[in-house]
Amino acid sequence: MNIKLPALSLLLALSAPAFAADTATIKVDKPWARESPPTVTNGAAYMTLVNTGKEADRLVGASGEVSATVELHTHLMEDGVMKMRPIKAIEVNPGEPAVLRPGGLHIMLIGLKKPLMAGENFPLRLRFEKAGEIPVEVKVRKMESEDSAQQSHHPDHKAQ
Ligand SMILES: [Cu+2]
Repeated sequence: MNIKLPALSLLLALSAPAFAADTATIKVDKPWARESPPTVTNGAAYMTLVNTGKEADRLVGASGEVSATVELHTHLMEDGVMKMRPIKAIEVNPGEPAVLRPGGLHIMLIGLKKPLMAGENFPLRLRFEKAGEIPVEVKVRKMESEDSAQQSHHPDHKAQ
């Protein structure tokens, strides 16, 4: 059976890397979370998602070991009260960075396995519809330093 040789070379071709890392079109800027008091079991992660490609993309999920559950959330006004709601996706369009911040879109960490301590990092995996999975290191910041941290010029680590 001389079909064996072509079949083998096809198999080798398929096992080659299916995608290259340099095609990544989503840049994750300054992922951070607020430190959590020991009595609080939920937290949230914030960051800016920048689409450097030409096509629209969406953040469709996130996961990590930091908490029992990780959800995408937004804040909505309901009967005059601000409430958090889980959402299925966060749109990330070219030229329109998606800003996740307190009081708005965020990645909800439900059931923290341990308190978030300022100065520590924890990993999260972001799942995009087109860009695929992107790992990030989330930096935990002090409660009161939110404003000054955003204005200061200290070098933040880059998420790759
Ligand atoms: Cu939330």
